Amino acid sequence: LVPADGWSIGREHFAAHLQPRRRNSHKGSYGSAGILGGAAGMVGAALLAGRAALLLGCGRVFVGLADRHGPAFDLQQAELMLRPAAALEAAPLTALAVGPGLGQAPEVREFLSRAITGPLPLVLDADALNLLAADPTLAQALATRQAPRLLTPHPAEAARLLGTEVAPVQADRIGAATQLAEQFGAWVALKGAGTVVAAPDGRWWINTSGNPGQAAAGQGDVLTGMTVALLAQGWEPGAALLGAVHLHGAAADTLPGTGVGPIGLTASETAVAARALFNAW
Ligand code: NPW
Ligand code: AMP
Ligand code: MG
Repeated sequence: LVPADGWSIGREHFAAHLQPRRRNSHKGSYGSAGILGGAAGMVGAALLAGRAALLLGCGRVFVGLADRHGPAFDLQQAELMLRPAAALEAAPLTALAVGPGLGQAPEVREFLSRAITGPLPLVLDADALNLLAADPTLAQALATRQAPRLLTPHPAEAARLLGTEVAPVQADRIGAATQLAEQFGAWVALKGAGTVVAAPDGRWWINTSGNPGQAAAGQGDVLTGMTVALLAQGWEPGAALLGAVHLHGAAADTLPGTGVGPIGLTASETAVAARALFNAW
């Protein structure tokens, strides 16, 4: 997929936000991201998103788990602050992502509803999108909220939101992404090889970074964590989504050839590579 000049995502879309850290800054200077997800059996999705948010420099990251019997802390990433989903609302967040491994139980629908009516810049992914597709009241609330909303569907999630099948979405990916952006007044990333990013005003871009090593579990959860990390640090919604999508693919592109991928490239490794590339940008 080779986009015409001006359609591909590049550094110019987010360069204004790539500032060196101020010498006298502190963790509060770099935002506070929340991730709401992690139902039983999918706690890993929320942890992957939380870890990715830390690796992109977020000052503090809180993870609210839908699984009542979920872990109290992340053994591999003790910096993360884990709590029950209901307690996430008390955290001092600057941006919130809802969806990675969230499940679709009735109580999580209420968490999503409150996130949508709340004031925080919001990333919706995975099961948050599935809940939205099944609930016109939630969809209406999202379309009319004031604060920024970013949606990151894969083709099946986009098809559910549009009330169609995967094949027509894939046959007109730009049309599907721009329709969702208009419908929800949202920034949308329709994921998959050649991710399409669409703006609420009808503009769109195609991402040329990334490789089929990313066709693996958890890659989308990492993208969600990266996106909310940039939003939490104060990036404009479009810059955050364009930057995260581009960096996510570009990071994965540094790994094949080093013996890591495309076969067996893990989402965790993409997140670590994204930190390295982000520090070099
Ligand atoms: P098919 O049939 O394979 O060809 P679902 P999910 C399609 C969590 N996770 N192009 C695909 O097509 C997530 O966060 C937890 C075309 C299939 O039909 C969610 O909360 C993990 N088709 C939850 O699991 C790690 C594409 O989508 C359908 C496509 C369910 O999310 C994994 C599958 O999508 C996971 O992230 C493409 N590019 N991409 C954990 N470690 O805890 C996808 N499809 O049914 O929405 O299921 O994406 O696995
Ligand atoms: P998800 O399906 O939510 O786990 O998201 C998968 C992530 O991996 C998205 O960011 C996709 O764009 C990316 N991805 C999956 N397959 C490919 C591919 N063949 N080429 C480039 N990126 C891909
Ligand atoms: Mg996903």
